[in-house]
Amino acid sequence: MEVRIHQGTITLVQGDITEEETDAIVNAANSRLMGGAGVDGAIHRAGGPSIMAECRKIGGCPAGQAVITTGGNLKARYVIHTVGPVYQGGTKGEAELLRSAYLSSLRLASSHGLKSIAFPAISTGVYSYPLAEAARIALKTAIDYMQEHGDIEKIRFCLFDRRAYETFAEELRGLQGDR
Ligand code: AR6
Repeated sequence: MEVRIHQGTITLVQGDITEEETDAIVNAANSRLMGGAGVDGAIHRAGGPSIMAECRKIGGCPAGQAVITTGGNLKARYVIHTVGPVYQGGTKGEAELLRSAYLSSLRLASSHGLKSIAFPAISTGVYSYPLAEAARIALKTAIDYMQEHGDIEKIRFCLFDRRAYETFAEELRGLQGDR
């Protein structure tokens, strides 16, 4: 599914983010940047050790913020590592932290002159964020960013399974209806 926002596009695809050919792919990391399960494990496996070497030098990243490293052996030139919130019922500022994780990643892409970026569904795996709510925050943040900044031309959401893809598609249709 694809929607146009001014000169740019937001695209939903189902697949493995390590195969994306955008300028940067985003990693759903942890605050120690030490690798882990899920998309984090997949990115380090596919990208090779140069990514972890840079993560070690950087040292860490608080929830809601983002850092950038090489893409190593990936097709993407860069990996933007962001840290989403651990979902604890929704009353611990999780929504704002999730929004901030997306926004920090987009700002970092802009400041490096990047034109395209691919996101996974941050926090919706190990960190247990409810999928529909996380999808709405992700998509709203991306749409708002594209409406306010013309520099990033392509934002892709690479959803690993059918359920995540369908949920993002439903939320995107809902948000388009609001525009
Ligand atoms: N491509 C795209 N999406 C993927 C892939 C992939 N190759 N693999 C998994 N997903 P998670 P979190 C989806 O758990 O919830 C790690 O251990 C997955 O289906 O990767 O932010 C880190 O080190 C889910 O929808 O990230 C942290 O400790 C989404 O990616 C912690 O997990 C996010 O799931 C972060 O947890």
